[in-house]
Amino acid sequence: MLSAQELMDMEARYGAHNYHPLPVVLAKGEGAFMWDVDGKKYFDFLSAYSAVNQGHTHPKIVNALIEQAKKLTLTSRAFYNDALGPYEKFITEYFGYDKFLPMNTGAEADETAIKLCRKWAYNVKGIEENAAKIIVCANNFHGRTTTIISFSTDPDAKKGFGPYTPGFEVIPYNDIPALEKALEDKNVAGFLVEPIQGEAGVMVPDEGYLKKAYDLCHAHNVLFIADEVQTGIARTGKLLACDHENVRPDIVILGKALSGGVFPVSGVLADDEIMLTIKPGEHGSTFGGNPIAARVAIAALEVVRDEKLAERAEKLGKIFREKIQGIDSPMIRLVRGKGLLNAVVIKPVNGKEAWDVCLKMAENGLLAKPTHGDIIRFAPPLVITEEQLLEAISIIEKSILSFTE
Ligand code: IF1
Repeated sequence: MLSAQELMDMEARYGAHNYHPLPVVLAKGEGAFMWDVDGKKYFDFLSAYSAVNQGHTHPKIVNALIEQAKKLTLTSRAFYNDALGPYEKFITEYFGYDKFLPMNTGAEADETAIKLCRKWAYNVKGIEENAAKIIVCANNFHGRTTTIISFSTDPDAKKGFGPYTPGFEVIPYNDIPALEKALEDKNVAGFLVEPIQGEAGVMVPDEGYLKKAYDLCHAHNVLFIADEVQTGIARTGKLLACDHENVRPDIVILGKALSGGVFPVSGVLADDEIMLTIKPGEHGSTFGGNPIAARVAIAALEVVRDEKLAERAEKLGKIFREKIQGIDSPMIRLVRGKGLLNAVVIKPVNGKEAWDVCLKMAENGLLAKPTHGDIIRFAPPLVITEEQLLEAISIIEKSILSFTE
């Protein structure tokens, strides 16, 4: 059995160095917990960036994968199979859209939404070919492909990967006048936005921002495209974060918890006017909508519904923010979030900052990771019980207070 150090050294020697993980080597996951190779137990407060909303190794989802894997794993879309139609029917009825286009990763789903938006611009709205523009927000995160990083404002995500894909305009997030001005351009086809900016540090926009943006887009015949890869699937206390404002996006982008973290599953939802602008042979993917993804996603969405994960996230999120705000420490600058997607902004004290807090919490049995230096995201699986949440909060409190005792 290899030690933690041997496993970390192996990754350093044989793997690309495109990450800087916390020095924790995990071997097992169940519910809200993970265990490292030495058997140490941790609360998981990252949930693989909101992919494990249903809890680690949820038996219903894992069994769906196992059963399908024993029958048929992949047909490609060159042929039909007995899983895709039932999946597409299930998911379109579940979210209330005409059609679904299945992909695998969140970035692929964002790319699909961009292509749909452009096709719709030329074939329906009547914008001149190759002139379509999509408005995006500063500090966005929509994935790592070359087109997506072309409209990133994060130098680390963008620098050295040029030349960049044209056709995008960046405006400030949570800024209605800026959107109003950008929409004056007749070539604008869509507005791509995260209902809450996850990677930027759980930036929650003003109440009403999404609805005003949606109404402005529709007043200008522009598609409102919601990237719910991270905020969707019950994470913020509603099935979709847009539901908090009763906004029905023209295109919904899903990923991550669409499979409960068991398998790469993503896709986009839209009505016929938009979805049918892509014709046979114009878009696709080898694994997109494969039988395993289909059965896993149905099971994952059934868990969200049957275990009332959105209601849990709403209730437990309020408890989390209230308790954390109550911690008496100069390190806690502010707490923000919705449902169980929250972040704490850490004020460095005695030279100790967010990374040190995360190392201390790991030592005390809780895993979380800083984003952008001073912000720690806290996003446990939505199956966490109230009792477990309170125990986790006491670990967070003990860890933070340890720097000012
Ligand atoms: C990494 C960040 C989070 C996303 C939204 C699309 C995607 C993501 C709103 C693309 C993916 C992941 C990527 C992952 C870490 C994580 C992340 F830190 F990178 F930015 F969550 F905030 N839209 N986010 O959050 O989905 O292609 O990855 O399946 O790159 O390490 P993907």
